[in-house]
Amino acid sequence: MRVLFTSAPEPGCAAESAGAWPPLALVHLAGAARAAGHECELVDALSLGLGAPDVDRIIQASAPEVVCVSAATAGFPAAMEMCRRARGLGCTTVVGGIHASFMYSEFLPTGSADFAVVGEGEETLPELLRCLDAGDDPARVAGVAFSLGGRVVRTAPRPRMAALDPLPKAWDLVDWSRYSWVGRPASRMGAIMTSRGCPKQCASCSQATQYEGTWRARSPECVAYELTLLRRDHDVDVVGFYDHAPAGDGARFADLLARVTELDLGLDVVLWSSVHDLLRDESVLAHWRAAGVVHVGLCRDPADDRLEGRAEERALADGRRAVKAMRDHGITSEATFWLGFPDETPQRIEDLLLRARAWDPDVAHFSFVTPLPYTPAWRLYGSHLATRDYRRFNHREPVVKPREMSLDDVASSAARSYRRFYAERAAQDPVREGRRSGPWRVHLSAPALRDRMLEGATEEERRALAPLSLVPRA
Ligand code: B12
Ligand code: SF4
Repeated sequence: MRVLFTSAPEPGCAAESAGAWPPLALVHLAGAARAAGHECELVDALSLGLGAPDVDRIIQASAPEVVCVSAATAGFPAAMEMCRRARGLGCTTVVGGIHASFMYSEFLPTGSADFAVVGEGEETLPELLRCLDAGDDPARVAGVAFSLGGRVVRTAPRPRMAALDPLPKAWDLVDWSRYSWVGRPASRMGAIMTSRGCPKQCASCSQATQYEGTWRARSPECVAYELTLLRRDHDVDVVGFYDHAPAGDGARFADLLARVTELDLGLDVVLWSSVHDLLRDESVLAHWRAAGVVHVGLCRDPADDRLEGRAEERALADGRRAVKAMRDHGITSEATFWLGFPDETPQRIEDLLLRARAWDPDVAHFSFVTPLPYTPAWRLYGSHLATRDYRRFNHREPVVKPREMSLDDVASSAARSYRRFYAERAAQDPVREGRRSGPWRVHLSAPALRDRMLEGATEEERRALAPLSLVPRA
């Protein structure tokens, strides 16, 4: 079958500020479909900044029989719009990803999409495509949901894949000129998934629902080989590890780092890690750096910003130590500090800023608690939601209404926290302090946030921020 794969465009999403990151889910899915004999095309609407009408034109030009759309919750309304249009053009539509996996009974009855793939797609999608091609009954394909005669059919659950090593990737379908990491201008960014899941199950994290605390890893040999191919065949010089917990197993990660170091590929690595894994490896962080790790995003559960007493002190001391250890090894760090809880107050937001200063990461985000409907956080904060417009479930717009603050006040407070954190940072001597200018100034160039951030800025703050390209130059 002719299959077109696309990400859902979402105006104002991270792509605007974090740069264009390669669409690894589509690369995996197209790889699997192509290995099963289908003809595949890949359009990363999210990174290309394409809207649904643009994708319409592409569909009309290439006339696929099936259109597959990937989206997280914030991109889901756009995904539905794309599916509606694709169906109007006579295509069968398949939607997948975490939101589709849990919310199919909400959107399938609207008739926008034909099929939702529940869970991992690499095995389910080729089976579904084969079934559609043969005109068989999709009820026999495990791991899908669809509407039939006004009711939603959910087929048998598909077990998580036992082997993650042999998955084919369709990197040749990607327009490489698009992908560059903001921390390295003119770089070519690739991506890899070295493990799936995370042993922790934080209440606000969708992966905890998706993988239920399971963690599966690929073999270090296979990961090293794939990195070699990205470097050799695609000229990639920065690679994002898209895992939730790549360092989840210390011995395996040490083995992986040793192999990558020995290969000396000249690849910079950007990854996510928990403070726990970082501190476990504190004495061997030089090995992380030697293997190319240049930047680490630290996972912070929003609940960490409601810890009290000894637990709070310990979390703060650990976070601070992890950031310092990375800085000592020339690795930049990024951490999110959460606000917009139902019990939010101006004082708590002030305390949050103090916490961010104490952690002292190179990049700090002040993001809004966002209870996704399929996470435990939904039960905790769902009754305080001001909207169910999923486009706003992007952590950058407040959706929970605090009892004592308006949504607008919370949004302004977040912008003010950004401004104060970065104005203060800019006034320091980054070289003396050992801080990197890193990728964070680019992160903050997202226009909506920047404008709000500059509202009410003093002249001194504006002057401090100007060299960091936060202030639009005249
Ligand atoms: C890379 C990335 C990005 C890139 C996307 C680049 C791109 N062009 O696709 C950028 C930086 C642009 C980005 C943006 C955003 N992201 Co993001 N991102 C990720 C990240 C790190 C990796 C995603 C990935 O490719 N994984 C690897 C693939 C192989 O796994 P997968 O996506 O789970 O896909 C599998 C299945 O889900 C399924 N599947 C997925 N899609 C489809 C589609 C079909 C048709 C089928 C059959 C199956 C299927 O099959 C795949 C293979 O098994 C994840 C965290 C993570 N580790 O997954 C966060 C994550 C997906 N992002 C998240 C968020 C919040 C956002 C933003 C809202 C951030 C913001 N403030 O703007 C935006 C929203 C963008 C949007 N419109 O959806 C959250 C999503 C929360 C949620 N459940 O909604 C995540 C989970 C991070 C987190 N833990 O909070 N993101
Ligand atoms: S927030 Fe981070 S540590 Fe917690 S479950 Fe999600 S990926 Fe794991």
